[in-house]
Amino acid sequence: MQILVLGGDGYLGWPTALHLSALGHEVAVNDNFARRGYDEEMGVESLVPIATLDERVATWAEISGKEIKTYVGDLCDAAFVHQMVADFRPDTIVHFGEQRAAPYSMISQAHAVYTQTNNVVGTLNVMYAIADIDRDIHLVKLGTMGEYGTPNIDIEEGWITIEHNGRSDRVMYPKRPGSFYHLSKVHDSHNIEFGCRIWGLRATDLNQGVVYGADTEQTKLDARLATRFDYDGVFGTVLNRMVIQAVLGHPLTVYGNGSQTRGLINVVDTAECIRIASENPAEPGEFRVFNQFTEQMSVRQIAETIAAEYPGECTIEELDNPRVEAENHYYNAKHTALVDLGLVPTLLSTTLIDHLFDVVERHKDRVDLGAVMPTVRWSETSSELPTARLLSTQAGVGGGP
Ligand code: NAD
Ligand code: USQ
Repeated sequence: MQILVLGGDGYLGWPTALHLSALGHEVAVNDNFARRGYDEEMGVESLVPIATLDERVATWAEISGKEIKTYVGDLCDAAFVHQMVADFRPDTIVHFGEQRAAPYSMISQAHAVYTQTNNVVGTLNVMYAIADIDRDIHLVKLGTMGEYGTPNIDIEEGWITIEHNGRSDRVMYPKRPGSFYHLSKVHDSHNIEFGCRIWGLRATDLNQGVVYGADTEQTKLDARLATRFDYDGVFGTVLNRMVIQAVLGHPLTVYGNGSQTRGLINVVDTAECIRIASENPAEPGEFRVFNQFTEQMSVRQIAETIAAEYPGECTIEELDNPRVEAENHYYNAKHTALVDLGLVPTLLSTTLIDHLFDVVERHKDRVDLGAVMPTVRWSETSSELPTARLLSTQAGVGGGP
């Protein structure tokens, strides 16, 4: 298949592009390097050093003999998106290319506006390009489990049948997201479902849980193929952060009492889920939703698992929760559709955690301890990032390079 990966320079987009290319698909990647710009804006870097996109692609060609074409540009530029889709003529577009950190979207009004504009406009441009150029192109879109929030009923895969006053209908599952970032994904889902109805687009919305992990089979082949690994209080996600905190001797930062529960998935399975969704496309006009995670754990369980596995001393600290989120809640989310299509889950294991400790150990000198604690508070309309960081950077909101 011809597969175009949007956001292909990111944590998940890059290993997914490699996985699809290794399996023999013709792959192209798009990115505008906004993520590298946020690093400059925040004054932090990926724990694992990352090569430029050009170096990555050249290394892959050297190692595998396979070409990955690159399209550098902004998805918010409609003319660019049209030209890219017309030029590459993909069978599938995998869309990772959004601002993805909930805390980043909650820093200030400007960050919320940037996040929603970037994500919603970019996705609309992709939808219009597909509708104009070839409606048979399958859109595989990264959504998030956080679209649902934590309702007091079971979470279905995207759709639910409800009965009301003696009548019944199948409707999109009600959403109660927990940040302006998560809300941007809800807006995307509604726009894409509408595109399926009016233009007959075929789309798969992958409501993914929190991803952890540092490598895939391909990224391990050469240091220049490594993907990024974030630990800071804005972009670092919970399990990756806690592994780093353990190695640094920093208390594991549980927000609130840690009862809040999330779906988790390893980066290896992310890439495999994308393959499965791409090779088994939605029908024309179908808006299909899969919940993409393999196990659910509370934040406290994650912390306790890592603390128990770490060979040295490791403490857990309950911080005042910087977010406004339910801590004690019911959580039971379905996630069978991808398994039914062949996903064999990679569950969190001792081997996986030990491997992460090794990765962190190799790069721990690159960690800026001042970036570890959370600084963005949901209840405020504006949060201060550490002053040194703001002064040390010229980049603005959405910090393009
Ligand atoms: P990431 O920030 O590392 O990668 C996203 C990439 O998209 C970056 O390289 C960025 O430069 C690019 N991008 C952003 N805006 C763009 C634009 N306007 N034009 C072109 N490129 C643009 O994030 P990630 O962790 O790889 O996440 C990828 C996707 O998966 C996101 O949509 C995210 O919401 C979703 N997701 C991530 C996780 C997770 O835990 N990392 C969990 C669930 C869902
Ligand atoms: N948390 C802690 N301690 C930390 C970091 C986080 O207790 O040091 C808690 C948070 O309060 C939250 C949970 O862990 O309850 C998850 O936080 P996170 O930062 O790991 O994940 P989140 O903000 O939800 O966002 C990440 C990705 C996002 C993706 C989402 C999937 O950045 O792109 O959409 O995971 S989900 O959580 O299913 O919505």
